Amino acid sequence: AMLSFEKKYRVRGGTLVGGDLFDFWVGPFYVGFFGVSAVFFATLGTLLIILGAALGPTWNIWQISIAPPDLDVGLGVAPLKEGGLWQFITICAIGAFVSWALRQVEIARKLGMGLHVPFAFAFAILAYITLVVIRPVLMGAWGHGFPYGIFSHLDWVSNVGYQTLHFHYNPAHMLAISFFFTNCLALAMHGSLILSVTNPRDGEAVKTDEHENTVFRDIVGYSIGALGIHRLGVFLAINAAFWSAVCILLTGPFWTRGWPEWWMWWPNLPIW
Ligand code: BCL
Ligand code: UQ1
Repeated sequence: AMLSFEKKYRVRGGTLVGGDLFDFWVGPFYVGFFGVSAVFFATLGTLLIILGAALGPTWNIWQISIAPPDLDVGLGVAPLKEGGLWQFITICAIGAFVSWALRQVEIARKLGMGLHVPFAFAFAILAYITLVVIRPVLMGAWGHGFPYGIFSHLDWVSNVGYQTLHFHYNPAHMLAISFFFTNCLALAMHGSLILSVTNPRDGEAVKTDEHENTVFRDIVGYSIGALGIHRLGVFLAINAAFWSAVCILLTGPFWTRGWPEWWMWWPNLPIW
């Protein structure tokens, strides 16, 4: 069933392509051209993963893995069983993620809202594309992409990490992690604050924005405000994804030695 307000917002227009062609809903879902393309790419990609699993040596969910082509294929096209599936699946994944972002744009336009949701999501897509396209292209081989498998991608992360001796010394990785952790702190504070003001003692009214400001002024001497905490949240989240993309983009294309060595600029400062 449709919620009372939903009907009111089922307005025409706002589409980026196709005019009215796909401007309708299926149940609660807006369709649109990019809904169709997202479902197309996601379905095809998933079927190709299942095909890869069927060709492979195992149905063990943890061990299924679809590897990129060998390094000597370079930036060429590989036969299906030798990395071609990975290439095809990568295209489907990017097609699905970008379709999803553009569908978010169409829905935001339809509702006359800001484009903050697709803007933020774009950074997650950017991180993915950095891993499987931009960095492999800069390094000259699709084989530098990560394999699509649960344990196999963890092995890839570990191997790539240890190739630079100690990935924790990667300054952009440090920043990315700090943003992820701070984001977690901010959401823990915000989530707990909202739950605390909406769950007063029995018989008491729900608390107000003044309570929200006061509790944090009493605790830490500062309140960022109801709008501010959401600005902080998107800022932290976007930066987490952005610096993740930067940390892996640097590793290989722009820094090939151990990451601890990068810090030699510090003892080498002429001021000591
Ligand atoms: Mg490290 C990367 C944290 C130790 C080597 N590491 C990362 C970053 C993150 C991180 C900053 C991964 C997040 C990311 O890219 O998001 N590392 C981290 C932490 C520690 C750590 C916290 C820790 O020790 C406490 N790392 C180490 C050790 C090294 C190491 C020291 C190994 C020995 N680390 C590496 C390497 C890499 C990282 C190598 C990376 O490549 C990776 C990185 O930065 O990658 C960019 C970005 C988000 C995405 C890529 C997701 C994109 C999602 C897409 C767009 C949408 C998916 C939709 C989905 C399929 C659909 C779901 C449908 C459902 C129904 C909902
Ligand atoms: C905050 O100050 C605030 O404004 C009242 C919120 O809005 C509802 C919050 O959720 C949080 C977590 C804070 C406190 C945040 C900082 C950075 C002091």
